[in-house]
Amino acid sequence: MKLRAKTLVVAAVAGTASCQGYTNESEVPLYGLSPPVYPSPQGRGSTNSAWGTAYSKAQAIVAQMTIEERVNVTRGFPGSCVGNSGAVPRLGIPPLCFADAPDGIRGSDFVSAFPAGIHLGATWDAKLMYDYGKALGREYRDKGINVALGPVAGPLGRVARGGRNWEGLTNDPYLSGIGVGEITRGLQDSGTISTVKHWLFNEEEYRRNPGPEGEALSSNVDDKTLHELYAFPFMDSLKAGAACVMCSYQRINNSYGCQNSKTLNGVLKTEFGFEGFVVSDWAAQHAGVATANAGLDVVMPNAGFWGNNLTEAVNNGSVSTERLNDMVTRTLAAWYLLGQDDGYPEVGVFPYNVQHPVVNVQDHHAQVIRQIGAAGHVLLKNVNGTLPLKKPSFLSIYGYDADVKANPWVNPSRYGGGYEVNFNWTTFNGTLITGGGSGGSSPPYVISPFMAIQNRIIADRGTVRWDFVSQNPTIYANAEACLVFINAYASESFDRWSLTDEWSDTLVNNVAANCSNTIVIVHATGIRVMDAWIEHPNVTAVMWAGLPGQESGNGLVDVLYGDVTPSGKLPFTIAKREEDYGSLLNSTVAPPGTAFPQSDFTEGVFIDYRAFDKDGIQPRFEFGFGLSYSNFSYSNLQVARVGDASMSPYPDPAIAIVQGGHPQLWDVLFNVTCTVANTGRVAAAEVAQLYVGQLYDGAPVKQLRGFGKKTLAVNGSAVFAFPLTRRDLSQWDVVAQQWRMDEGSVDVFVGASSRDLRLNGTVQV
Ligand SMILES: *[C@@H]1O[C@H](CO)[C@@H](O)[C@H](O)[C@H]1NC(C)=O
Ligand SMILES: *[C@@H]1O[C@H](CO)[C@@H](O)[C@H](O)[C@H]1NC(C)=O
Ligand SMILES: *[C@@H]1O[C@H](CO)[C@@H](O)[C@H](O)[C@H]1NC(C)=O
Ligand SMILES: *[C@@H]1O[C@H](CO)[C@@H](O)[C@H](O)[C@H]1NC(C)=O
Ligand SMILES: *[C@@H]1O[C@H](CO)[C@@H](O)[C@H](O)[C@H]1NC(C)=O
Ligand SMILES: *[C@@H]1O[C@H](CO)[C@@H](O)[C@H](O)[C@H]1NC(C)=O
Ligand SMILES: *[C@@H]1O[C@H](CO)[C@@H](O)[C@H](O)[C@H]1NC(C)=O
Ligand SMILES: *[C@@H]1O[C@H](CO)[C@@H](O)[C@H](O)[C@H]1NC(C)=O
Ligand SMILES: *[C@@H]1O[C@H](CO)[C@@H](O)[C@H](O)[C@H]1NC(C)=O
Ligand SMILES: *[C@@H]1O[C@H](CO)[C@@H](O)[C@H](O)[C@H]1NC(C)=O
Ligand SMILES: *[C@@H]1O[C@H](CO)[C@@H](O)[C@H](O)[C@H]1NC(C)=O
Ligand SMILES: CC(=O)N[C@H]1CO[C@H](CO)[C@@H](O)[C@@H]1O
Repeated sequence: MKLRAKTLVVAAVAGTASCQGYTNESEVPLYGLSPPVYPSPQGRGSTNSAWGTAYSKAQAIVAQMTIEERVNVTRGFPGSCVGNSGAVPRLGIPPLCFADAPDGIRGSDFVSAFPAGIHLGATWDAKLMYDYGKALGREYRDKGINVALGPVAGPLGRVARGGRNWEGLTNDPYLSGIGVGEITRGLQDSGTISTVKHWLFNEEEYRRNPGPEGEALSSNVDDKTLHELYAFPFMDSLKAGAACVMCSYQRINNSYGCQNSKTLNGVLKTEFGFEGFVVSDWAAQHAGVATANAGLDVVMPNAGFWGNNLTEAVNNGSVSTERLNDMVTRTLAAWYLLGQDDGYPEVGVFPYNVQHPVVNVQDHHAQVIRQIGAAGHVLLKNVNGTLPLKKPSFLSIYGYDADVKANPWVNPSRYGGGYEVNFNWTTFNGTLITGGGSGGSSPPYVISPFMAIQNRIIADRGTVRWDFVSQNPTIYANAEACLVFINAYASESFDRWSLTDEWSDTLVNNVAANCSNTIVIVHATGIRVMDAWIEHPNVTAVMWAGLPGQESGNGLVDVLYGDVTPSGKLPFTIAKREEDYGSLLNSTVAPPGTAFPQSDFTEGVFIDYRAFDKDGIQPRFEFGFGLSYSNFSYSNLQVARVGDASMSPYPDPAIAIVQGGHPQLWDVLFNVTCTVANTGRVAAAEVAQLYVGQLYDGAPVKQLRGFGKKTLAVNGSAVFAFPLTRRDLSQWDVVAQQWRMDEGSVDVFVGASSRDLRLNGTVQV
């Protein structure tokens, strides 16, 4: 694109080609313009009776509010929470408390540190995803927090080295959708408002915000990719009832995420029927009138460009009264929907450096954290049954990641005692349980791998030797196994510079050179390339241990010792070489001084396994891969047409949109079933996965569209069912601006990973 950047920004504001100097339509760049969608749709509460009741209450109270009171609700104020909306004391409306993070309440004491999103994604367990949301939501509620700032459906993980990929569950939109849908349901069943974020295309940290060099990066994405990949999981969260959506920092087709009328007014509030409110990411608002009219409802953490300016803009007609009323109605409807107007707990969030009342919300959540922790471990290599450990009496433990260490870089003033620890290998600063930045949790304690292993050794009256520092540690001839702990850190605010690190790779190789039973455990914020040692004959077992939260060591030991059979599966692809991720390895960077950096998503929907399949690249460990201590056989694939749901190409236009999109998109059309049997020697859970074949010319050769997880006794078997909805079998028709299901047959494959497909069949549309 050889356009002067200035032109693009004008284009983004003006919205049409002719307004910003293009006289010849075919010279308009493929990317770079965002179509105007105005006016902002007014929420109506028509999705269901719960929303209807909430809207009636909200409309009634908004009608009694002065313009200043209404404006007050749309903005942030300083307060004890990360975000505090304005109150209306006259009418008994309190400030709403907004708080991070998606994996635990950040910056508070007596709260739990749950596994991070990527770890939960690796469980492939919808029930655990719900349990996670339910327990986490309960902590938010019990702390009196109205709005939980999670779950994360974006970044989806376009860029392998993206700094925040670990906050979300996976880079597959279907798995992500199931996950954020279940978490949303869990959070809101506990009474807290769920905020699915970041809407939309916040796929890298590099220049996500404007700064001295110029504007923020623009993610330029075509309409088909928007629907089939990035917006797809958000639909599930909306369908589950999400009452809040957070708009993103970076620009979209050159228009800032929180003032992009196409994504907010168009896709979110019209097509997906969103009834709740849009909150800005912190300081992501870059205009006043433009954000109001594009569909932003609440600005955080302060007045931003609103406050008195919004009052003035309403008085002078730049923003309509209807728009202002809609902002407040949506926000208060969310509050009423969750029943927060009636007996919601007092805010129990306090500054860490002031003596304060104890509000302990941990409950029994350590149990579910440990369970998810174990379930999210992915066994990648296990030669000759190295694992499970068989009551070893002598273990050696190596590596900086094995234990907790104090870190001078923890900055409590910023994170209130959060786990903002730089864990990179140069610092030997301890075991990794979450990532950095606002998505990190604040553990009440951390069970390190070393602590948990030592407890087992103590119980078995064994011996343990350790060295957490040396790169070439002493090996003990009597040790039955050498456990090497390494990690891969990432944080909000920067992208990873590598998916490997030489220091850790050398450590593993040094141990393996002298220890014939070397077991490698990798705590990682996502992808960790392992080819420097994965085929070493003395590396007998390898575990991707994710980001397991406060019960880290316990969950790991449950799996290492075989109390729990590993059942996690990779929620992304691990390549043999970093270069195999191609142009999606690094974030897009622009030469220094670029005022308007651009990132064109020219790969379309081809990220991760979709790209590896297309380019014929053999990964080291494919998407969906994970070993068990048992074996499974797959049989008897059956396809059944379900009910009498319409098979017309498009959903019926006469049926009204509700939150989550056209209701017929969720109609189950087919039920694919198969039988999975445990043919091994231990009880074990299996994740069976369904992929659909190519849905249209040029579509990915396979895409995940179903999965299930069941625990099977030895010799036991179970029927797995994969309901296929209209959306699962449709593509986005950019001309009709609708999901279209083409007539014909679609292949379906069921197996144990994206490249271990055991059964196939077809569905006839
Ligand atoms: C518009 O631009 C295209 C591509 O540069 C060119 O082929 C075409 O002749 C132009 N049309 C007019 C009417 O100038
Ligand atoms: C961005 O531009 C592409 C290419 O013109 C277009 O298909 C897409 O709809 C635009 N999206 C947004 C959100 O503006
Ligand atoms: C606006 O909100 C602030 C902070 O909650 C509150 O102190 C103030 O009284 C509110 N103003 C109005 C007009 O209600
Ligand atoms: C209002 O607008 C002015 C000028 O654009 C800006 O400096 C100010 O920060 C805005 N916000 C408030 C709360 O007045
Ligand atoms: C109306 O007020 C807003 C906020 O101060 C201001 O940005 C805008 O320019 C004003 N419009 C007119 C037409 O005066
Ligand atoms: C695995 O076991 C088989 C049979 O006992 C043996 O031949 C082979 O060498 C073993 N492999 C390794 C890597 O220990
Ligand atoms: C480790 O952290 C330090 C300090 O932030 C940084 O300079 C260094 O590049 C990091 N190295 C790796 C490999 O992460
Ligand atoms: C494996 O470990 C043994 C020590 O137990 C060592 O003698 C051997 O050289 C190692 N193998 C390799 C390939 O490093
Ligand atoms: C990724 O970025 C690094 C610098 O951080 C550069 O050395 C490397 O060539 C880039 N790789 C690709 C595939 O773009
Ligand atoms: C799919 O089949 C399973 C197993 O027979 C059954 O339990 C389930 O109810 C079916 N689902 C639908 C939507 O028909
Ligand atoms: C489907 O499975 C059959 C065996 O049941 C096999 O022969 C065939 O090649 C498979 N088809 C595809 C497309 O994988
Ligand atoms: C306790 C500990 O190991 N602290 C280290 C953390 O990392 C910094 C930076 O490398 C070191 O200076 C500390 O010694």
